[in-house]
Amino acid sequence: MGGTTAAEDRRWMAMALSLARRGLGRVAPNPAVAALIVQDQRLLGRGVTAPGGRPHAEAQALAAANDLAGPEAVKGATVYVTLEPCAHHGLTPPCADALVAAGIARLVCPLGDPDPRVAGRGFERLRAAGLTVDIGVMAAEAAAINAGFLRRIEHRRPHLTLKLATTLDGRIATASGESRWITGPEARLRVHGLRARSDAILIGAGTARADDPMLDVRGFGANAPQPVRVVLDGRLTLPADGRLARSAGTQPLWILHGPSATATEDRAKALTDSGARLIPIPGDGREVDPGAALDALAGAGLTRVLCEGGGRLAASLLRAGLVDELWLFTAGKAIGAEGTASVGPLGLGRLAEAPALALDRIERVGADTLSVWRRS
Ligand code: AOF
Ligand code: ZN
Repeated sequence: MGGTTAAEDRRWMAMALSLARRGLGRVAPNPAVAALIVQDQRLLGRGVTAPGGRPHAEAQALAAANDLAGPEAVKGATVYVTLEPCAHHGLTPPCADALVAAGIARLVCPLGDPDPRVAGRGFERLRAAGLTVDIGVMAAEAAAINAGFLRRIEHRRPHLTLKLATTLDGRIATASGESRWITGPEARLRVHGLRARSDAILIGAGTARADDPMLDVRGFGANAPQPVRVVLDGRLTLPADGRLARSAGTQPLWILHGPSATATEDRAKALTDSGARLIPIPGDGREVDPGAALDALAGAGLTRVLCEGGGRLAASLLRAGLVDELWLFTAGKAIGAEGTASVGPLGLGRLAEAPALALDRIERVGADTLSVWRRS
């Protein structure tokens, strides 16, 4: 006690953050949180928010430490938690109270929980009980992991990542519609990892009809979380005999449609019967407003949405300023102007109106590159 250095705090917090990352894609609408109980630089127990969002990380870390070392050993320990411990009685009792009751002496935490039921009360409760509370260690990293949860609480929107896998000249298909595969197997595996950390995959109805995709997570074992598949389908044109609808009984399929959906009652019934959830999005145009669609997804509890095309949907998300993060895979091939553009018409008047993102990083992925861009 007392002798912990800033470097040691960072090392434990880095470990907690990589543990927290494992919860992504499994815990919505809750954040993926991790907690470590550490005594004299020894790890006594660890926990991560359970699939479905509960039990919370701290409760599991305390239980693990009690099992391993017993309640006496936990007294006076430090807890590293990747988000402010909760102070509210939800379906589980407040984590702050559990930490106090266990005799924890110190909390190290990167950032506060903006959920109005918490919002500083967790820290307050711990300080009032005499714990040392150190806030701010690795705050940027923790905010990145919690981006979906934070965006939903603070803006009532999910965090939206747009993925594009294009040729050197920004094309996603040949004139005849061939698109498999533009990027290599390494890039495709990265996309499946990204899917696994997302609550939902979003595509437009045109892409659903053209590609007949499955949008599941492959290559990550049987326990990989399977995201909700969401199709933005203004006029409700998705065929009931496609792969998405046929698999709706085992992996959720949500179809967001507009007020002018022209589907026959038969098709709507066939889609519902397949297990798909039809969600009407209010609006007046022929197309579903992408902002209203994202509002509905946040309202349904989603925090991390990955959009995988096509070009028209990418254009409308970019134009509306809804893209928080762009993952751009580029392959070393050219298709030419007759191919399909990765971003459809934007209808820009002037260059100054061009949607713009800031470069975060560039990586080599097999024979392709990945550049990650963020809202600036
Ligand atoms: C924690 N540790 O591991 C998580 C927390 O619906 P409930 O009762 O589970 O509460 C959900 C809220 O709890 C959520 O909005 C967020 O503020 C917090 N999540 N808190 O102490 C955790 N996942
Ligand atoms: Zn809690």
